[in-house]
Amino acid sequence: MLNPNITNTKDLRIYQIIDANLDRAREGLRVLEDWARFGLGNGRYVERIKNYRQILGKNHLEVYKQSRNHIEDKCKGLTHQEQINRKTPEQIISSNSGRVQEALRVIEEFSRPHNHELSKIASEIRYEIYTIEIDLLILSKRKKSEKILKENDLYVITDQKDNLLEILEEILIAGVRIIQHRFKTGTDKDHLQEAIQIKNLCKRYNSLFIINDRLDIALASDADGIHLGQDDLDLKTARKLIGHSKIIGISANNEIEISNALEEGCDYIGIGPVFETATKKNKKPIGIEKIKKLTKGLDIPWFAIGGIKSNNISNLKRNGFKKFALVSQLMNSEDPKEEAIMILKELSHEN
Ligand code: TZP
Ligand code: MG
Repeated sequence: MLNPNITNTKDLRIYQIIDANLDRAREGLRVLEDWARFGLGNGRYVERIKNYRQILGKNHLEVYKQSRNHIEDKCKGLTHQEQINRKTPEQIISSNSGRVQEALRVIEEFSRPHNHELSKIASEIRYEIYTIEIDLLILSKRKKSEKILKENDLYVITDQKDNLLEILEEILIAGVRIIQHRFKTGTDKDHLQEAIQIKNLCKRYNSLFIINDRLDIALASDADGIHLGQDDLDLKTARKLIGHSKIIGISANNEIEISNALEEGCDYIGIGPVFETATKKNKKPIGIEKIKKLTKGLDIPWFAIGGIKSNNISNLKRNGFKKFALVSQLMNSEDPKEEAIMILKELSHEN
């Protein structure tokens, strides 16, 4: 017996199209749902996507399913090269969102004459998927950056050098995965040009590329994030402008600055100078004991900065410091690659 929602049509070909596309849409939604669940750990998106999957399930009527074997499908099992080329979760999200959107469009068109309700549902969910696709891609990008921040303990900040790109490549070859571009003197044009060159280099080595101070340069160079000091743009404004796909790091050196940064949702904190340093001459060192107190219970990545050298890291590690940001030690090194390798080795030792 036909469902009361649908007007009788004898055309099994139409039912078969709807059956195949309900399967496609539900399968594609399951792919998105599982990425939201296992890849992103985001319950809100899991629930939304599951809800759409269940609505389509309820509307996958017996008449559609029964039409499945009536007509032979000569195109079964064809695989497109594009399917084989999909490698990253982002490519999988995009292609499966497209699959769901296309399937829903087909359902919308072919069900309209005999099952207006299903046609309307397909159209509504299709529009939601356009937004969900973008949201999942944004969340995936941010998650990828968060993972690099969490898994890497050495953060290298640039200084102005004629052979900066060569130095950075050595450091990246050594295995450093977080680079910040710090450019204090020069024109905006030069700033952006250098930022784009470093960004491309970092991309080749799957490394995080962060811009110091300047949100416009971060946006223009498509950096992975920005690092802001207390006198720079405030975090809320920066987040509004830079969006949710990028990370924001904050320099915070006392209880209030740290709690504000956490409240406003920063992704990591830089604390320092730990020791006196020629790179920031006018900043009074905070010292090991004070930093230990400030960072007690801090559960986002934090990097100690200022006067960090190969020869004081082990002492800092004994004091519970885990992550380090440094400028001069690698920027002025005779052999940045060897030096970075040594530091990374030291950081990987359990204490
Ligand atoms: N912020 C606090 S100290 C510092 C910055 C950018 C400079 C760190 O430079 P170095 O050469 O590693 O001491
Ligand atoms: Mg700054």
